Amino acid sequence: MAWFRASYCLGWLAIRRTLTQGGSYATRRRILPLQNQYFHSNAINSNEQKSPVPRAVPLSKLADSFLDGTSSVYLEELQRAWEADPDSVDESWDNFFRNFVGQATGSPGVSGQTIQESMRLMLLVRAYQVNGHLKANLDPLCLEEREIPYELDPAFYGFTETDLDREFFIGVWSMSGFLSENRPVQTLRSILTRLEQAYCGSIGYEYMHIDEREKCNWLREKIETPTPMQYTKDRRVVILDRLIWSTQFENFLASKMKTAKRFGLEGGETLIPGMKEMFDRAADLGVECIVVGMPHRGRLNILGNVFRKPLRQIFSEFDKNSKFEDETGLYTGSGDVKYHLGTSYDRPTRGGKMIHLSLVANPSHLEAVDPVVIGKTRAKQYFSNDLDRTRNMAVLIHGDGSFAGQGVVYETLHLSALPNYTTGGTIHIVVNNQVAFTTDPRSGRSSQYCTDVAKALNAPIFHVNGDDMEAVVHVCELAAQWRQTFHSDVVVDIVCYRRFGHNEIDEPFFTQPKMYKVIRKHPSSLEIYKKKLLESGEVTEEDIDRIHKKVDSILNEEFLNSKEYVQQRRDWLSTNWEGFKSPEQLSRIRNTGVNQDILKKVGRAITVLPEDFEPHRAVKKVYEDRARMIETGEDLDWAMGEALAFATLLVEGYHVRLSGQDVERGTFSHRHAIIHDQKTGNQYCPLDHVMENQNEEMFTVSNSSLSEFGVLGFELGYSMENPDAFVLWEGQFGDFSNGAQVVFDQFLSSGESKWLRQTGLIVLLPHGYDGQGPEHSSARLERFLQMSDENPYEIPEMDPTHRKQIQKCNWQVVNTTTPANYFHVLRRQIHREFRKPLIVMSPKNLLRYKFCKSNLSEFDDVQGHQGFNKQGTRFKRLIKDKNDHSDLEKGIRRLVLCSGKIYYELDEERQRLNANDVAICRVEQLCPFPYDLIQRELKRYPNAEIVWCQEEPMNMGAYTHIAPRLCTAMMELGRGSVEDIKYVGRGPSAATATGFLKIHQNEQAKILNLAMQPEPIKYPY
Ligand SMILES: Cc1ncc(C[n+]2csc(CCOP(=O)(O)OP(=O)(O)O)c2C)c(N)n1
Ligand SMILES: [Mg+2]
Repeated sequence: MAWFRASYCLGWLAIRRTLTQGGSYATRRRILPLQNQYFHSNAINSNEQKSPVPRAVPLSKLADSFLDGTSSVYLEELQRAWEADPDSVDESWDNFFRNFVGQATGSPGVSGQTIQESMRLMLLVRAYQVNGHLKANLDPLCLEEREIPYELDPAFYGFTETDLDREFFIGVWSMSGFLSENRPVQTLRSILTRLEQAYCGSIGYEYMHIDEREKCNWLREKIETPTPMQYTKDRRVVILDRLIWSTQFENFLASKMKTAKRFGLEGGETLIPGMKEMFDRAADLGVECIVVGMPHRGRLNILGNVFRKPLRQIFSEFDKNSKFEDETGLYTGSGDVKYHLGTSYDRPTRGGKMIHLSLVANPSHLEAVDPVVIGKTRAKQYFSNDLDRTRNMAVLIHGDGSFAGQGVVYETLHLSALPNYTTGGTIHIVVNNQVAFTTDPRSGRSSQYCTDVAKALNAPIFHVNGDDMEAVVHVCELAAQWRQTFHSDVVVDIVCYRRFGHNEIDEPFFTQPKMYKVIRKHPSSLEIYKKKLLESGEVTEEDIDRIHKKVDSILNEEFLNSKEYVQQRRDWLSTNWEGFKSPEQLSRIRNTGVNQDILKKVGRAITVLPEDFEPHRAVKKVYEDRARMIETGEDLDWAMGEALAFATLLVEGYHVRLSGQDVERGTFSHRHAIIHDQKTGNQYCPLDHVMENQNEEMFTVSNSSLSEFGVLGFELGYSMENPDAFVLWEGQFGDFSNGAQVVFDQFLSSGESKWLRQTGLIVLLPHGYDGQGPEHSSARLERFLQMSDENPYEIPEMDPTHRKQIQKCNWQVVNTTTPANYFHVLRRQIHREFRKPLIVMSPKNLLRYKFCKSNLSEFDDVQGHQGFNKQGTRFKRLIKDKNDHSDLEKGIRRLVLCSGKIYYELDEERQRLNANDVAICRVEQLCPFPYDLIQRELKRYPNAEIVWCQEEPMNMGAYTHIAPRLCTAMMELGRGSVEDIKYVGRGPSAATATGFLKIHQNEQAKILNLAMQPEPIKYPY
C-alpha cells in the first residue's frame, strides 16, 4: 500500500496549510459564487471545464497532487476489505485492485475511465466527510471568513458543471452512510446535494480523525441519513417553550437587576433547550445522575431552567436585603458570589423519569473545575456500583477562550480513557461566543477551532450554528447517544455570540465594534425559531403568546415570592454528608488504635504473596521483612505503617484510593503496593486481599498521568462525593505540587469556607533536605502554612472536651516522624465526624532510616502500651523528648523545637556530644498549632532557651508560621516574647537548596553544631 502512504503525508500538509492561512473562521472569508454552490474554484484549466466528459488521467499522474491523506485512508480501507474478501467490494473495484496489484484476470470489467470517475467521486465523497465542516454554515453572525478547501470542489476532481446531471457509477458498498443505500448509479448533482445537506448545513461534523471504523460508521450512518432532524409538532412546541424560558429568564433579570453582574447567556440561549434535550435523551438511555461543571456564563439560567433551582431562591440571592435563617451550629463560611455556587436537584425528564443533577461549585479560575467534576463522577460510579458507567455521567461546559487556552482542559481530557480515572465519557459543551472577554479568537488560539484539543482524544466534535435551534438539539441528543454507546468523550461546539459585553456593565464596542454592529441588528435565536415555526404553520401566534404569558407570569410571581424567601444555609450542604459536623458543632474525638488481633490478621494478609508468584528478589525480601515485622511486632517501617493504615480502614469498610505519579511502586521504591511477577509480568496487589472476596476497587492504588493539576483536581472531586472514601494524592516530589497550585489555593484551602463542602483529601508531599538539589528538597511547606487560617495571636479553646480547633481551621499540615504516628494521622482522617484536608510533608530518607521505626504496640489500643495515653491511642500532635523527663526539668538548658527528619540528625548529634541538657521536641502537627502541648513542654523546661530549628532556609519551612504562635504561647505563660525565640537553620535564600552535595553537608553540620552549642544562641536577637 505504498502508494497510499506517500499521499498520506500530503494530507497532513494540506491540514497544516489551512492552519497557517489564518487562525479562525473569524479571519478568513471566501464567498461562493451564488450561481453554483458546488463549484467554487478553477482547480482545472478552462479547457477541461468546457469538455463534456472528464478526460481520463493516468493513475501515475494522480499520485501526488490528487490523492491526499483523506482519500488515501479511504482507499486503504477499501483495499483492506478487498484483500480480506474480494466479493465485499463492487466488481469494478475488484477489477481495479486486480489490475493494480498485477493480477488482472482479463475479465471484461468496467472501462478504465469509469473506474477513474468512480474513484474520483469516492474521493470527493470522502473529502466531504473529512472537510465538509469547513464549508458548513456555523457562524450566526455570518462574519466567518473561511477558505473552502479545494478538496470540496468537484472541479478539482475533473468534473464540470456539465457533469451535474450525468450519471456516475459509484458502486455498491458494504459500508454505512448514503453509499450503503445500494444506488450504484447516481447523478453528480444528487450526490453533491446529499453531501452538502449532510456536511455543510448548520452542523459541521468532525469525526474522520477517529481511527475506529465502527465509530466512524456509526456516526456516518447518523449524519448521512436523508432526514436527520425531523421533529413532531409537539416536540417543537416543547423546544420552543424551553427557548422562551431561556430567553425570558435573561430578559427578566436584565430588566429587574440592571447593574448586577450575572454573565448572561444572551446570544447563546439555545444552550438551554439543547442541554435539556441532551439530559432527557441521556435519561432515556439509562443515565440517572449528571454531574455538571461550568463557568460563569449562563450559570444562573442553567440553575433555574435546567436544574430547576427555585427561581425565588435565585432572585433572592440578588437581593441585598435577603434574609438568612439563623441556623445556629451550621456553617458560617465566607460564602461566594452566586455564579460560583454548587447545588443539586432531582428533575423530571420529558420521558417521565427522574434525573439527579449536581452542579459542582467552582472558582473563577476557568476550567479548574473540570477534573474535580470528573473525579466526583467517578466516585459516584464507585459508590453506586455503576460498573458499566452508564448511570452517572459528567457534563462540562466551556467557553471558547478557556477551552482552547487552559492546559487543565488537556490534562482532564487525558484522564478520560485511563482505567482508574475513566468515567465512561464526558460530554463537553462549548458555548463558543467567538470572543473571550475582549480577545478575538485570532489572538486567543493557534488552532482552527477552539475544540481542536479534543481531537487528540479521538472525540467526535459537532460544531453547530447556535441560531439553528433544532440543529443544536440534534447534536446535543447525538452527543448523549454517542456517550451511552461508546462510553467516551464527545464535544458539542455551539457557535453563537455574546449579545452584550463580557458582563452586563462592560462595553463591547470598545474592542469589537464591527462584530457588535452586526450583533445589534441580529435577531435573537428565539425570534428566528418562532419565525421558522410560524412559517411551517405548525405553531400560531396565539400559541407563542400563550407560552410567553405563562413564563412571564411565573417569573413575576417568583420575583414577588423572592422578597419573602429565607435563605437557608442548609441549602448548601450535600446529602451523603448528613450527620457530619460543621465547624460550629463539636465533634466527638475517637481513638485510632486498632485491636491487636486485627492488626496481626490484616498484617499477615497483606504480607503473604501467592505461592506461584515470582516477585523481584528485592521485593520478595521487602515482603519477607514486612511479614517479620508483623510476627515480631518490632521495627515496623514507614511503608508498613502506611499499609496497615490502609488495611485497617479497609476492614472497617472504607474505600481507600491512592493516586499519583508512580505511587504503585512509590517514587522511592518503598511502597511496592503492586508487585510484578518477573516471569509472567502478572501483577498482584496484596491490599486487594485484606478480606475474602474483597471488591477489587475497594482498594485502589494507581499510577496516574503525568499531571498534577488534573490528577489532584480529580482526587479532590473524588473525595468530596462521599465521606467514607479515604482518598490520597501523592506528589512525586513535594515541589511538583505547585503545578496544581490552583487546586490548593482555590479549592483545598478555601473550598469549605466558600462553598460549605468538606473534603478529607490527603496530600502526600515528599519533603526533606538530603542534598539532592533545589528541585527535590522542598515541598514548600511555608506556602501551605501561610494559607492556614488560624489566628497566630489567639489561643483557641484547647480543652479536649470542648476543642474545635481543627474543625475551625481550613486544613491540617503535618510533618510526622514515625511510622506509627503516620498511621494514626491517616486513620484520624476517617475516625471523626467531620472531614478536613490533610497536607503531609512525607519523608524520603526516613523511609529506610534505621531509627525511623515503630513497634506494633504503638499501633494498637492496649492500655499501658507505648502509644496509649490518658485518652487512648491517638495521633501525637507533638512528640516530647525521647528521654524520660519528668514534669519539671529545671536542668535542661535548651529546648529545641523542630519538625520532620532534622529531628533524627539533632538526636544523633546530641548523643555524639552527650548533650543531655538539651531537650528535643518534635512538632508533628504544624497546623493547627498544638498550643496545649507546646505550653506543656515550655512548663516542663522552665529554664531552657527556646529554639526553633529547621533545615529549610529562613524564608521557607515552618519558621514564620511557628514564631508568632510560639510567641503567643510563651507570652501567655510569661515565658518571654518573640526575642526569646532563637532560630537555627539556613539563612534566607532564593532557591530552596544548594545544588552541591558538599555545601549541603556543610550547611547541615553547621545547623547541628549550632543547635547543640554550649553557648547561648543569641540569634536573631
Ligand atoms: C484561569 C483564568 N484566567 C483568567 C480569567 C479572567 N477571565 C474571566 S472570563 C474570561 C474570558 C473567558 O472567555 P471564554 O472562555 O470564551 O468565555 P466567555 O466569557 O466568552 O463565555 C477571562 C479571561 C479567569 N476567570 N480564569
Ligand atoms: Mg467566549
